[in-house]
Amino acid sequence: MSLAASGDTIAAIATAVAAGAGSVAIIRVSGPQAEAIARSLFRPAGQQVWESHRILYGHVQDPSSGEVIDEILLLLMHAPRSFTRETVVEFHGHGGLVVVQRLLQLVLEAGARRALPGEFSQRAFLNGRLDLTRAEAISELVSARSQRAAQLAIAGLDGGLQEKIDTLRDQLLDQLAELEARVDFEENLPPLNGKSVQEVLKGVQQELMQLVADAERARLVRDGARVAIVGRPNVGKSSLLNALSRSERAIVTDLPGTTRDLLDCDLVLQGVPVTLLDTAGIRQTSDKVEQLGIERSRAALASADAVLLLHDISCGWSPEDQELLETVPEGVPLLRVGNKADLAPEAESPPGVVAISARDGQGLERLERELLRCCGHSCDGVNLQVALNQRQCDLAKSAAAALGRSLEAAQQELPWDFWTIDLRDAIRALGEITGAEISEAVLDRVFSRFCIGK
Ligand SMILES: Nc1nc2c(ncn2[C@@H]2O[C@H](COP(=O)(O)OP(=O)(O)OP(=O)(O)O)[C@@H](O)[C@H]2O)c(=O)[nH]1
Ligand SMILES: [Mg+2]
Repeated sequence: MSLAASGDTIAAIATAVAAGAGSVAIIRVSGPQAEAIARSLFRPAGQQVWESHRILYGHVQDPSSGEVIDEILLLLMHAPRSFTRETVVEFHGHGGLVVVQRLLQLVLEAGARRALPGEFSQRAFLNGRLDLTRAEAISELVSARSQRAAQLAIAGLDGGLQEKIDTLRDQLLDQLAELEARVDFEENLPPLNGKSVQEVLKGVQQELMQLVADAERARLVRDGARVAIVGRPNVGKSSLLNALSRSERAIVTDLPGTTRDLLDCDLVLQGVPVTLLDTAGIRQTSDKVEQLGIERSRAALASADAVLLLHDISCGWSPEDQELLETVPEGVPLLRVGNKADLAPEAESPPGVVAISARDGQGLERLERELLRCCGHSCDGVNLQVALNQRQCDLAKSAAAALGRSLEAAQQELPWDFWTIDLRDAIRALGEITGAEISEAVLDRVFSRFCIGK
């Protein structure tokens, strides 16, 4: 994709596509050929006039055979009053898999090209319709896995983030202008107060660090966590997965070695999207299939964001449980849980162990809370006004670090041009957040993470 290539016409299915699902499907076409393509395929019923921003009713016909493909509503939006600011046509046809694919094929044969992921949004951005942080917020809204993640994305849509970063960047640009003027024309200008420059840089640096800290707190809500339930056979891992997901997703039997493969299940716990992994019970075994399953359990244990180590509290903590505990990699958040508390109501749970019963539900609420806490979730609320995503957060961090270097040059009383080198880096990083200063390649990478049709 290139900045200059918006001369062609792109098309994509903008709605989710699946056989038997979705009663309506929308194909979106954007570019100079959009209207001509629509006119070549669409036959309005009766005496309707082709007009911008008006819904037409009619049929799509294959121009080569005259065959009617679908009965649709068509929406024409002349440039610049559209999402991309180009002429856009939307075909609202029937859902499912077959008809909509055929319709897209006809649109492509009529002269459009398949849109890349995020290409509509990229055009909207390039044509000044949408700023970069808002475009990213829309993409995050679409992929939000919980209500709270959606709220964060909506907060990004109101433009608070764009304004905030723009303001910080403007402050730095003002200082850069002062410094650069002194580098070239020191003698003709009033003396510059180095201390007040440093104050501004420090202030901006602090605000950036606050944004980074907020983003880290919001990350769990946005990205969720993968939690592996591991333990010896028969301790009740699959029963726990079923209890937490309120389903019968996993097979449960009283035979040790029931689960052979990894099983995942998506839930939302207090607004946080969590993927639970049920694993094969870990033990010594000569069964080939079980061994392979156990290898997968160990891999899950090593790669999860958090580990829930389950043991049978009615049997007590065994040397095998201890051995397993020791295989949990350092730094991975770990929650120890004792199951089957219903069988041993008197049993003392060791310190730091949450006692539950997957069978009767006892202790599960506490388990959910402890699990989130162990993943780093704080319930004291996240600053919903502005939460940087990973890309933005990395850039904010590097801007803050560059300001730190600039401040060091200032403290060492180096000449002005030494201050400006890192200051310019900080400004560039902030410009990359807002899109004010961004290379084509980076832009392509940002938009390629969007979904097709967006
Ligand atoms: N009394 C009681 N029995 C439980 C509880 N949780 C699970 N069980 C029983 O323990 C047995 C094993 O449960 P599973 O959930 O299959 O255990 P698992 O850890 O997944 O076992 P593997 O897949 O073989 O590793 C079943 O008979 C369950 O009904 C509990 O909280 N209380
Ligand atoms: Mg199991």
